Amino acid sequence: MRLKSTARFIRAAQCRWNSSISRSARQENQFLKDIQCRHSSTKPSALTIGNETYPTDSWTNIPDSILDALPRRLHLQPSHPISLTRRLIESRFQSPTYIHHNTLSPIVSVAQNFDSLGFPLDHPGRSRTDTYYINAATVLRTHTSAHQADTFALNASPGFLISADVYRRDAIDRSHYPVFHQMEGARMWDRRKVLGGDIAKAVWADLETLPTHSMQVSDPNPTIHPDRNPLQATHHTHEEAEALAAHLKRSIEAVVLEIFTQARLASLSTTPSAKSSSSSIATSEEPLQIRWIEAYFPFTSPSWELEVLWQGTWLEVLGCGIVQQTLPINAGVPDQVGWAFGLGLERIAMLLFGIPDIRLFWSKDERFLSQFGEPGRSLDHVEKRAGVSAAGGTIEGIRDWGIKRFVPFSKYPASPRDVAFWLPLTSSPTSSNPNPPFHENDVMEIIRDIGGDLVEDAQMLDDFVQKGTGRKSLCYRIVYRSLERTLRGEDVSDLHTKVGEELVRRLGVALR
Ligand code: FA5
Ligand code: MG
Repeated sequence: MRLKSTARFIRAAQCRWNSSISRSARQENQFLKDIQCRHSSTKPSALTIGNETYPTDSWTNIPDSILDALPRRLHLQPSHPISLTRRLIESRFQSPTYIHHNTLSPIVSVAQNFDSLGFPLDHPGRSRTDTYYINAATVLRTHTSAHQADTFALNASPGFLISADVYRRDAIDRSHYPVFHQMEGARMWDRRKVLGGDIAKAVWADLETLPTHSMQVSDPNPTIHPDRNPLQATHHTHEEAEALAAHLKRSIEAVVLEIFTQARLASLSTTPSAKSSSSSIATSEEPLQIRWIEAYFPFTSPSWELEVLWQGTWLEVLGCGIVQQTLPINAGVPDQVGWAFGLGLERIAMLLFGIPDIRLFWSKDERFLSQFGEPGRSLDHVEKRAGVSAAGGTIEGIRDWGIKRFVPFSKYPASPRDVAFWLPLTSSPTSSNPNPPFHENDVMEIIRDIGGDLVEDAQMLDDFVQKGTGRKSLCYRIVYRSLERTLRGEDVSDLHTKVGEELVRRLGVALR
């Protein structure tokens, strides 16, 4: 069955299963009424998504709440903070060196998302508890790296940026959401094309053209560590890896400094109520602190993550590294070597705009959406008037993006509720039954599925094993809070009861 409306991008073939999460305040009441009848239907035999119909199978695990997010594409909505953040970063990686891809389909093959990147078959990221499967061969991309191999094969430019919505079954809190947006960046050099075939020399020469900065960066580890962060010795010399790493880090540092400079500028031209919000680094008088730490990805080596000090804790904003040479080789461009990164746009937008809760990005409330304007004014007047140095450092060529800090419209009360249950005593999954016995992400998904964006946080409070029976008990605290209104106690209780019922129905637990 195919629905006529393409705006409703996705529909189940026969019926919908699981829940439909409504995200605007107006729809919340209807949503509370509807929850009674949504959880009884069976899985359809096919899913129609856009113009394509996909057969479902025992791997299919996508709830309607996720299907509803597919057409939103926040990174393309003109004045949305995710889109503004994307454009700000894009301005530092420009054509003709970098081509920007912003409309690649979120539906990719398991081969694109995992195999092409060298994920081992037993990698936890492949499991149904972590990834949304349309069917055994097809997933919602879990990262923008899913498009690396195809974009290398296109070979249309030395570099590229890919911005897109990505999907992960994940924990619930203020900086994690099952749909978020990433930006992938890569820059390659062709051994046959650089002068004298000297990649290191060519990369260092290109690095000279990047903006310099005076920001403090902690980077205590050597570029290469034989065990923790190895050189791809058959493909790169030590000098090449050093040059590529330096170019990668300088390129990213320039972007990070630009972002924090914009955040500072926004705070200077902002109202006292926005300033008093504690959620933004922009209000801090401290110099910006960032650090490089060693990391591991199957598709880069050596690899790093960049962390930013935010509200007293180190927040990871991106992963990156030197591209595993198997990727360009398999893509038919074996002479190209280079670097790649993948960053979380929400994490950066939260810092940039002072947005305290990741759910706000999905709000359709005008009090949220109307706050973010069009970029493009000249920076000169702001810089002269304020006399700022850029976020603890200086950088060339900054312009004013007209970034405005988010002014919280209200903080509505939280309603915490606990649910405790016994896990069933289960056996291991078999090839005919890919469902693993129990995974915390299943609990999270049921909570999110029932509570939608009314759930601010869900955490395990305690667990214990009963002596004798060996039965395991878990207790979760769920914090319900609307971003748009005060929730009525009985509505929260209805939701919470439904969460308990669904835990019993779908996971076979026994409530305590
Ligand atoms: C990756 O996804 C790699 N593909 C990144 C990469 C690309 C490495 C290219 C090397 C080369 P990771 O799972 O760490 O890595 O996610 C990257 C970023 O996405 C994180 O640093 C974080 O900023 C953001 N992120 C991850 N999970 C979430 C989430 N649930 N909600 C919001 N942002 C998230
Ligand atoms: Mg990470």
